[in-house]
Amino acid sequence: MLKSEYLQRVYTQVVTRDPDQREFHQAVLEVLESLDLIVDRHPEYEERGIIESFVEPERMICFRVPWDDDQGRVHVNRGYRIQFNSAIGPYKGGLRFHPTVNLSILKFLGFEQTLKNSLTGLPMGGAKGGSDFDPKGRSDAEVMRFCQSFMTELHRHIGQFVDVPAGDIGVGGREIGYLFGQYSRVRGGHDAGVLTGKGLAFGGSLVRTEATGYGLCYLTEEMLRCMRKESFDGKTVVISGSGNVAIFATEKATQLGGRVVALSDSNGYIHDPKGIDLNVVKDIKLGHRGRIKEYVDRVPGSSYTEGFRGIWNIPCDIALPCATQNEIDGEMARTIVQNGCLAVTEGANMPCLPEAIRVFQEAGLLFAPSKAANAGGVATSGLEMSQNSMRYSWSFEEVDRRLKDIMVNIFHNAYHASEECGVPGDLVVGANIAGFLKVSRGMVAQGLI
Ligand code: NDP
Ligand code: 2IT
Repeated sequence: MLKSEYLQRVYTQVVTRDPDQREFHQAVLEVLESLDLIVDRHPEYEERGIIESFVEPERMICFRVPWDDDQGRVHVNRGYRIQFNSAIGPYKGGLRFHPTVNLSILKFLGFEQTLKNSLTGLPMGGAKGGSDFDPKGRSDAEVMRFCQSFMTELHRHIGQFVDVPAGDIGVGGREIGYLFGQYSRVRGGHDAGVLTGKGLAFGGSLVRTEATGYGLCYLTEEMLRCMRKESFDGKTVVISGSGNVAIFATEKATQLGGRVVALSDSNGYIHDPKGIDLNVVKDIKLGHRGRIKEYVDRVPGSSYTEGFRGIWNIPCDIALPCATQNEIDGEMARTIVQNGCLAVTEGANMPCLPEAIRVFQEAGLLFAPSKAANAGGVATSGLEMSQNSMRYSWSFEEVDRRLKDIMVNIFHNAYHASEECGVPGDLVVGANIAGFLKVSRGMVAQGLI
């Protein structure tokens, strides 16, 4: 229950309007709980209906995506783009191709993206899109035909000054390449700024591939240093997932002196107490899109267990959930706490349920929420857009340095905002408030409410 009657009314309306959109309700409620701490100081929020506007996407696009498989059979998927908020820049956010994709998931992701992009300090609004298409088991040619059909509709809704999509679950360099090729073909030009995460040969930025995982570790390192005088050095780390974010979080955590002992996919998890051999994982996942269980055939002393969630029974000092939303519930959180964990940083979007976050915070663990912790991906997308506008590319070191600065700043801005709200160190509140204030000022100043 929210203290503010106004916020409670807004939340009730969100739920009543779309009663089935559970993930969206969850994301909105968390932000409203943070706003509850400051809403008394801002009578204009209610007077001008700012929060009602803030929780409603500016535009939702939904379209048919027909494509032929290799046997010539026609499949029809559903495509979406949720253009959530453009107060501080063009819409920006990833595309997700996964069978679970629906409006609730994309609205929660677009809402979170609005706040995350604000936290980066770069001029980007929030969006998310994707399809219920499942790329798993599909040939390159099938994925290409799907991407071409998807972009044949999407192209009319995007542009470097309008909306700039990128990757997310199921959308990596291969898919962005096919999407970009089709955009160029349909529009008759090479407009590099329309997508990010592009290949280096056609306007991509160095470090974008690594950025989310690296950024996650930079923020974690700063949080450990400032709040506990600690670091990754010598720490045991468990990371869920084994996709883009998990792989490069493993790389950076290892470079910073941590020992990553477990990774997972949606079928199960591997445990390698000596420390994961990342070259083997890259070979399996990036080399031939294999399953994580192949690791145990190649690395003696490692084990594989069926079932994705059991990974959180492995004791660790630092937990980095990097797979998908709502993977850690209250019970798993209690196990993580009992095993002596020091810090939890969210690499995936909203991987911890509200009860899990409460458990971590009440036990005194450091906790960094996704909109702050995984912002390195979209921040580097922003840097890709800058380089595209300049028709120039920075070196790996230059982009990496800027990424690190951005992540360190995000931590300090969120920490500072948590102090201002009277809850020092509560980075959930800090990130929500710091992200929100910039967007709401932009909305008011431009009369966008
Ligand atoms: P990938 O597609 O590269 O990898 C996803 C990983 O998560 C895979 O190991 C996958 O296993 C697992 N996974 C996906 N869905 C489920 C599910 N429903 N249950 C269990 N496991 C699942 O995606 P990314 O690494 O890019 O994304 C991971 C998370 O990070 C997502 O929450 C995404 O929104 C977030 N994120 C990504 C950014 C980016 O730049 N890519 C930026 C910021 C956040 P399997 O192969 O078995 O499906
Ligand atoms: O969730 C995310 O921040 C992303 N998937 C990255 C979005 C982007 O535009 O780079």
